[in-house]
Amino acid sequence: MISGDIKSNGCALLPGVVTGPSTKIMIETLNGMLETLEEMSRVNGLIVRETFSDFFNLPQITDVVKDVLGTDSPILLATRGNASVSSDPGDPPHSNNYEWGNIAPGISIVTACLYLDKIDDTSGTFAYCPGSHLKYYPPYTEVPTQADIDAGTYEEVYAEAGDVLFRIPEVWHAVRPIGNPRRYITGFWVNPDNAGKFLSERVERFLEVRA
Ligand SMILES: O=C(O)CCC(=O)C(=O)O
Repeated sequence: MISGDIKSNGCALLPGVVTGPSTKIMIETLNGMLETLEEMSRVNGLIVRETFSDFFNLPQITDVVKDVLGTDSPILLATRGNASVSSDPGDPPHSNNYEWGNIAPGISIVTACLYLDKIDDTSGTFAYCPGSHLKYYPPYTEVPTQADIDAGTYEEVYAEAGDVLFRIPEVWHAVRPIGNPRRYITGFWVNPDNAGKFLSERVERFLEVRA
């Protein structure tokens, strides 16, 4: 099961989740949404969630999320649409540590990124350092420095439109330079029973608004 790889490596690709015609429709939808917004690179999470609810509810996705987080009731806390449509330098190696410099309780977040374009050397491959997310949890007591992150050994991920990349946010990662359109939507799930201090506050606010 792919969830074992996600837990130990911090990343794994599930190929062919959405088929060609559906990715075309999703691209058109995402493009239409982007045209109505000033900010070209981000789409309001709520709109994405409503528009792409079929994707975020797919059992192929949610079963993996539940297994990785060890809960039957994960919360889809945020969604995002990204569209780099022209050349972009990408992102240097970094980690997304939602405890802001503090050790996290363990794996409590997983993201699923659905690529709507082919991801290859001409269009921003995603690179990550397998296992690096584990350095943000006990028994470690201090999070890695940027120098540690820069010294990591990175593996490239190549993907087709319709593939889904699951990721633990703390894993060290980078985006290589982008040349062609590189569009994707992302869901961000959290285990409400295992969220750290900062995420617990976000979860509480989310549940209040939803109530
Ligand atoms: O665009 C991507 O594939 C990853 C973006 C990224 O680096 C991040 O969300 O921190």
